[in-house]
Amino acid sequence: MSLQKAAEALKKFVSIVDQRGFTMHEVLFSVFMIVTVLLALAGMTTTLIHQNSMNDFTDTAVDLAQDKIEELKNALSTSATLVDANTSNNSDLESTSNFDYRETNINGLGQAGGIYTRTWNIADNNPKSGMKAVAVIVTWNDRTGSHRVSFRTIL
Ligand SMILES: [Ca+2]
Repeated sequence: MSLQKAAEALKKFVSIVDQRGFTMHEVLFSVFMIVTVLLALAGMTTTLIHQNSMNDFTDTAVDLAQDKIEELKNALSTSATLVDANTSNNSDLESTSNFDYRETNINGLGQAGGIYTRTWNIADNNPKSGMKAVAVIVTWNDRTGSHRVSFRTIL
C-alpha cells in the first residue's frame, strides 16, 4: 500500500467516525467514568493530606521530647531542673496528671503559643541509688483526637 493510499484510507476512516459521532450512552458512560476516577483521586488526596499533617505533628512532638531529654542530660546533677519535685509519681513516670514538671501550650520550638504539652517526671535513686529515671511525655490534641509520644532515659 502506497503512502498516498494509506492517507486516503485514513481520511475515509476519520470521515466515517466524524459522521457517526458518539451516542448519548457513550458520552454519559465516559462522563461517569471520569467523575468516578476524579472522586477517587480526591478522596485519596484528602487522606494523604491528613496523614501528612499527622506525621508533622508527631515529628514535632518527638523533637520536643528529645530536646527536653538532651537538656536534662546536659544539666548538672545538682541542677534545679533535675530535682524530683513530686515523689508521689515515682511509681508511674508516664503519668501526665501527676507530674513533676509541665509546659503547656508550647509550639515546636518549646515557646508559648502552640498545641503541645510537655511533661517530664523524675524519680531519684531509680533504678539504683544515685541514678535518676526520667520520662518525657508530649501530648497534643488535633481534630483526629488526643495523641502522645513518650521517651524514657536514665541519668
Ligand atoms: Ca517524681
